[in-house]
Amino acid sequence: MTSRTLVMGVVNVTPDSFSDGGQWFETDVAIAHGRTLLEQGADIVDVGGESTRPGAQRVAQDEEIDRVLPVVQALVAGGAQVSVDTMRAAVADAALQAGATVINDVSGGLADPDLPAVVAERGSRYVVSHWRGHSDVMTDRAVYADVTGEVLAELGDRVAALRADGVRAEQIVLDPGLGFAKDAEHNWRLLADLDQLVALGHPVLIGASRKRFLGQLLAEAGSESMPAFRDRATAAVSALAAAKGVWAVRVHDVAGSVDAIRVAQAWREAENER
Ligand code: PMM
Repeated sequence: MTSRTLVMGVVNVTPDSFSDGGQWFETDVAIAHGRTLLEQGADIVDVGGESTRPGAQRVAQDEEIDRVLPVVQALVAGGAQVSVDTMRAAVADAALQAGATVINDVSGGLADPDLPAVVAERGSRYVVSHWRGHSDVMTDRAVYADVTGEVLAELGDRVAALRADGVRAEQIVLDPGLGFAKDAEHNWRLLADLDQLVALGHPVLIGASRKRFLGQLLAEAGSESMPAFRDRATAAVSALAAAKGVWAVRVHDVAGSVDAIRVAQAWREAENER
């Protein structure tokens, strides 16, 4: 039996996330939402206090800690595996001390050079995404001659730098960073070339959930395309990514991806029994 792709459910404790419009901003509401995602089958809950949507302003560090920490503490107390979506060493450190087991850094260690040392010292999993700059500049940096080749090379450079900072290879999860300095065409190319990322030998995480490229696809087909209507398309990506052997998908709607991954898993097992 092959190990199943995990589902990471998103809890954005932000007033301005593109994908869920600040619905879970209050601490109690965020905690309740995290519990709901766990009941729906999430393996990990990813708590974030800073929006990364294109054009977003950065939140102050203390504010980010105030948003994230009580939610992490409550979910850990309930026995959950908790990931924290942060680019800051201080937030990562506080979250890991509170029992989080994964740091999800969309900058892959580039935004805060002190973050890798925190992860190295505490031994958590470290999701390293491909990134070319903060939200205010990332659209301008979506320029590639060969998107897959460049993303793989830049992720390889990050892995080497992180290893030099003391992060162990087993801690590292790679993420192509869909939508981060990438337009729709770049995202589709990276998904089509997912085998190449998986072949690097680290677990892979895919974060396609409710992203604009899915909205564009649905709009072109004449379907409802606002973020809340992108969950079925997201589940389709989850099934296809699971078929490629990714470690986890990061999604807002957990139930749909849990089912999609069950389908992919049953399919793979039947293939393996042949
Ligand atoms: N995308 C967003 C936020 N965090 N983390 C990882 N590892 N990969 C992603 O693709 C990713 C992420 C942006 O979406 P959201 O804030 O609406 O969930």
